[in-house]
Amino acid sequence: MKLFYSPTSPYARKVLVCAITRGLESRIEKLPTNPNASPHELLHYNPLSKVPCLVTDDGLALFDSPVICEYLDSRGDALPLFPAHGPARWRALKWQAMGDGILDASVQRRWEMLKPAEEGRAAWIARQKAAVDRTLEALEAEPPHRMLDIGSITIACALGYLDFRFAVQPWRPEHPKLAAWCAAFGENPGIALTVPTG
Ligand SMILES: N[C@@H](CCC(=O)N[C@@H](CS)C(=O)NCC(=O)O)C(=O)O
Repeated sequence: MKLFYSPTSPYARKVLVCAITRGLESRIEKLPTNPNASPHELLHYNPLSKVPCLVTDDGLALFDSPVICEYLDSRGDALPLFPAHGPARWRALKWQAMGDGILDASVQRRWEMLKPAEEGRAAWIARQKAAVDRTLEALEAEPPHRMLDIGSITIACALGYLDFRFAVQPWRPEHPKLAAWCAAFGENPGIALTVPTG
């Protein structure tokens, strides 16, 4: 398998955590890619020019991260990260949506904050921040469980992205229960080995 990824992409981190957790990492060739430069190799497989993008051994190109993570879950023999049915499945998928939602709002907010200030943009940035703040509040009221599944993995990657890109606005002081969960969950090898740096 080949993975177009960027070392700083939190969505690519989700995929790597799933690959490590399922013992598949050594079967994946990692191709560092800048999606914003729209390189031909990436566009050939993903017309959306986004990472992560996984190319299977059969040559099938898969995106986005929920799809790739579910594909990895169908490979190998490790415990599943996508519970098959029942409340466990819906809880995991809901947490995945919350984590992806924090990421979508935060990644976009970061890009907007890098541009020159403009009327209208401030309100949009504030709206994204409010969405993240409310979701953090909901997670503080009911932190994820300690089990590894796609939901808890995505929340951990989302919190890791806030640490990485928004360190000047620390989330921990106002969310002590979530902070404790994050510290304990961060001991999982897949999470510990993929902390973004640089
Ligand atoms: N929903 C997608 C989001 C992927 C995404 O936005 N990746 C960013 C890198 S963090 C990207 O490729 N951005 C390039 C672009 O949007 O043109 C996923 O879960 O994989």
